[in-house]
Amino acid sequence: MDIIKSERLFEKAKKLIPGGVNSPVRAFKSVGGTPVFMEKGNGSKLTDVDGNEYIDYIGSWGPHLFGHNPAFIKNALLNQIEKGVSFGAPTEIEIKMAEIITELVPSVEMVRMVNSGTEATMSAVRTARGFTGKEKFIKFEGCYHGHADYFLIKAGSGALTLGVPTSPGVTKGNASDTLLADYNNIESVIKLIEANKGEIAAIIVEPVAGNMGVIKAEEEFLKELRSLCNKEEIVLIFDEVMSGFRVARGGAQELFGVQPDLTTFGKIIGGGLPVGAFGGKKEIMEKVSPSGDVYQAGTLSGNPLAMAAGYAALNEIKNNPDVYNKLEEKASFLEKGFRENLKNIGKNFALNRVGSMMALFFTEEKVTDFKSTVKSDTAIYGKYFHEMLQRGIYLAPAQFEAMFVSTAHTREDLEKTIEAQAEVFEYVLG
Ligand code: KE4
Repeated sequence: MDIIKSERLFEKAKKLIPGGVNSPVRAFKSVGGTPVFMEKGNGSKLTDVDGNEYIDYIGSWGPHLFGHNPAFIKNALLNQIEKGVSFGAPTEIEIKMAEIITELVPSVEMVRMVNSGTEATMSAVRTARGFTGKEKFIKFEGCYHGHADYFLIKAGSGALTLGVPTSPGVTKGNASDTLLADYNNIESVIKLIEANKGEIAAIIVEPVAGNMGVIKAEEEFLKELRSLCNKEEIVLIFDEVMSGFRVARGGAQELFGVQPDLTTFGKIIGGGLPVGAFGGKKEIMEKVSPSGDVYQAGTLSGNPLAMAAGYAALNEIKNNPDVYNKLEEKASFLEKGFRENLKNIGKNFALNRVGSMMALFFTEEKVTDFKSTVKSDTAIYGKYFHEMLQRGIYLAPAQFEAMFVSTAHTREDLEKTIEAQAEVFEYVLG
């Protein structure tokens, strides 16, 4: 496959942009080689600048539940562009967004729009601290909540993939209020609560972890987190930036039947444009300025153009609840094909799937937390990734990420992916 233009562009990009990319994971550092520069996306396909076409399982890292450029999002954008893209004043569509989010996610009584998942999680933790008057918070090893300083303490995703468990530039002062627990291990949470009695404002968790590969929280674990937070007056925050509107219409909280106090959103709610949100109990959210004294702001928060795309996506979800059955059928077909392939090469690699989020780990141990996920053989993953790319299958360029199936993936796409994987397994593992 010829990627000469991508190679040239990457050399040029590296002179002007750190690492040649605007987000680390795109640089292919953990799998090696040159990142392919994309020219266009349509449905389940991406086409790179050299004209190579791929079946895309990144979907812009989650936003494209309906594939690239569905007509209903494109038309909503064109319509809004005619009226103007940004006013810095309140608009009706922001109310419509708040209405549809609060309707689809019952635990959310009030919501504030922001511009990224990082802004959402950062603001949610600050709000929890302002509401409780307490300063510490618990996160889980391997979970990634964006790049606010106090999250980059053994974060998952980029930081984990780049093998940098903590980031230079994060001050000791900042890190000192972040407590680390083990995912799916309630004992590790109880220990931290006992050791920091009355000082913990919040616990933030990905109810479906998508940044150390895909790992579903155990239902019991989430239920116990919920009761601990009730008892200790700790704000429970579900980071649903990735799982929100992805694993179910009401997100992971609907799947598990556990309601958090605050939820953070991103990705799908922007329909591919930069949107994040945080919301939850009215009594907590009213603390957010200007109704309350927890300061939070953003020049382009609730931007009408981004709202138009996000609202079109959520409206499509609201009017087509069978979207999730369709996604389940496609993703389970793909999983079945992958398991067949694994059986045929006699490997019992871990394969975790939650709805249309899936991850294959090159370890034969079950993957249930950070310690088990890092046992994956990232060198084999790198070979697997490139061989699949050569065959026109575009997976996450890092072991500790998720792959996403969209409604745009056809049966033919899925069959082609399964066949390609069978060939690659022979070639890489045979
Ligand atoms: P952003 O600031 O990147 O919009 O969102 C941060 C974030 C917060 N919470 C969760 C659960 C997330 O998955 C993310 C971002 N996800 C990564 C994918 N592993 C974004 C990809 C990237 O960093 O380029």
